[in-house]
Amino acid sequence: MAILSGKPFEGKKALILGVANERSLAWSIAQHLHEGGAQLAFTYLGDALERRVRPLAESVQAEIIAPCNVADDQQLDALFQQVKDRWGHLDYLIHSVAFANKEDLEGRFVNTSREGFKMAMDISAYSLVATAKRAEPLMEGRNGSIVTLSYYGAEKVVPNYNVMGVAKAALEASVRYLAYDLGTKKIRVNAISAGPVKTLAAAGIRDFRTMLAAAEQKTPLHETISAEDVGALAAFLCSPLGKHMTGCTLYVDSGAHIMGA
Ligand code: IMJ
Repeated sequence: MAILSGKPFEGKKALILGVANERSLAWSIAQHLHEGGAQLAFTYLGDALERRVRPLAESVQAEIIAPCNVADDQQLDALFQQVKDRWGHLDYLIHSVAFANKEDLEGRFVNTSREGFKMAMDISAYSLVATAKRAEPLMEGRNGSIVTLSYYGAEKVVPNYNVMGVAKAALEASVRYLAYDLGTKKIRVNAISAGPVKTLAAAGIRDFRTMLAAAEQKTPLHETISAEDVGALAAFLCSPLGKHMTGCTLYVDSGAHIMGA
């Protein structure tokens, strides 16, 4: 962190949703915030992920490690109550959560079921609204920042991304409406649209390696991105350098999104 030197996040509190393992984009964001002096809280979904998340969280002296299924209002209420009891306020909310049924991430989008559509929208888009609402009273007046993760399939057709593309479009629109509502509370809301990275969310995706190779061939920079790049941008967005940026979707994709053919 050359420009963000020193401890820009000293005394700041960050809640991070969506760390699955050490390759997660959310984990890189956590490390950047930790390096800058922030105190961290993490959530996990289920026992399997708890075993992954707990050691990572402990390695950065996390003050809260709590279960949270974002589809469950009661679990969300309990999580934010815990943050309030422990910290009294919050500066940063990192939302790096998405889910669609595996069978909806291959084949034809037209075959998406009502249930599959609802599920993808609920977990991948509405969860930002649900967490922002609960974060708002804790973040009010602190120049805080909410950061979520998106992907280019929100704007243009990426084969197999299907219902996730629709959910990410809803997520990016939600970022704008939330930025408007929360702006009066001095809370900024932005999305990072990241190029493909081999994380758990990409595991088992058909032809993912081909996609990474294509990104290397076709992007202006001829390089795939890393989780580290996402962590750096999130740190920028949380820092005073991003003070007047809100409602944006920012690309970290080696320039992929500017290409026509
Ligand atoms: C996911 C599917 C299809 C194409 C894809 C991806 N490309 C990229 C991803 C090109 C980069 C990864 N991505 C950006 C995602 O948002 C992934 C979300 C996701 C992944 C899974 C896999 C396992 C599962 N459900 C999922 N739900 C969402 O069961």
